[in-house]
Amino acid sequence: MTGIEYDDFLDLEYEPAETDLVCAFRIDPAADMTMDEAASRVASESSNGTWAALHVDEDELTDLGAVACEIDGDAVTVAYPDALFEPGSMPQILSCIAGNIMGMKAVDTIRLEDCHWPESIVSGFPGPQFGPSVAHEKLDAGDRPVLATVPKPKVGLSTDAHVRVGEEAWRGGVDLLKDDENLTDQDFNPFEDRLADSLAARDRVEDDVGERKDYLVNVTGETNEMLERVDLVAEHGGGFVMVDVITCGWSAVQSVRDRAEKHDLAIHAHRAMHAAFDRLPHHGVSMRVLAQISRLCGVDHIHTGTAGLGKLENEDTPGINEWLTAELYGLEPVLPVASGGLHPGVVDQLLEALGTDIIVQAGGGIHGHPDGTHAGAKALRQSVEASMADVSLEAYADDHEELATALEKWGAETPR
Ligand code: RUB
Ligand code: MG
Repeated sequence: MTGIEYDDFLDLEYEPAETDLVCAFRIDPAADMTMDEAASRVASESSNGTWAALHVDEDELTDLGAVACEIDGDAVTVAYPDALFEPGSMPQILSCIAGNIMGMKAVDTIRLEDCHWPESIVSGFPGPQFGPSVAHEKLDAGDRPVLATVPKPKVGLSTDAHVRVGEEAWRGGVDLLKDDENLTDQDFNPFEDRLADSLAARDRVEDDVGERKDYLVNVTGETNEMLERVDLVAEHGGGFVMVDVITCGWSAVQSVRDRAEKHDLAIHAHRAMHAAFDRLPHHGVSMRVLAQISRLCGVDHIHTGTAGLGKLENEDTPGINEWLTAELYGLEPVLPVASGGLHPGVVDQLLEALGTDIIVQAGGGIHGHPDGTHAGAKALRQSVEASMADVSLEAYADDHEELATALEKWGAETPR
């Protein structure tokens, strides 16, 4: 017989094996707990332990205990044996490393900050199909950032109005029209009508301007419904789908990834609701980890913030983007999306902070242009041209009137 107790899961001498999933937590122990006790309980509850001491016949047990192996201030490292995890199941992994422990009384707060994923786990996931290659495989963006826009108001526009706004933006110079996160299949703008009419408009614009354009149509919904929508996108000749990955859940994202591959569709991941997990600095799951999960599950693009230049709270956008594009056992990289309060006047700073292998997405920063959507799209494209040529936005605006008007309106302000 062997005993398993809460306190057995701490071993500060343990060196994680190459095959371990190693997680970095930040922990604030409950008032009546030492850090050692709290860390050991976290490792226990997230692997094979529980509150009561257990007595199990060794012959009938695979030892799947995690080890709290490093404590440095409030930073706690826990190593998990890879045999604890079901290959290719993100829900199962998260039920371990971000499950019951998030609510344990033994900790006042706990945040999963980072994961080091071993090859044995990574190889169970497909990763992206396209990633940054969409810029030349599906679009004609070349070396510049891919440009996208989301019509505003985000919901309420009729199908005709939505398509008209999209067409003007494409003609003005953006590559991708994107639905907003809460526009799916409502009476005022039904999914299939919007899909068909937008892609017909896309074809017209492509013929006229000689650049490939595409549409990130929001297929978010109940999983089976969502898969039908993915099929519809393929039937109508679209190249991309958009999914609200957090609200849909990772299991559904995995299903969409599978179906998207059958149709060669790229997946644009919107992260609405991420802040419920990652906004509090001491509790939850960091955006870095949510982005890692997204890459494993196989989205091609994901929103990672604006390096502080937009309207929303940000974590470490450059660090997250670096992870998304770094080597990971041959998995394709993800193309990061900067979005939320962007406009032409901050594009130079944005590219300076994040480089040019990104999608620059602007809604209000295009449709709020004093001369309308077409001029707003031109202004965004001009700001990218200026930044890529290392010319100041002000100088470029001398003979680019749309950019000049945008700079007059917004300057280089960071909206709130
Ligand atoms: C942006 C927008 C997106 C946000 C999401 O509109 O609609 O939903 O970017 O935020 P606008 P994030 O350009 O008018 O601000 O990208 O941080 O997830
Ligand atoms: Mg939005």
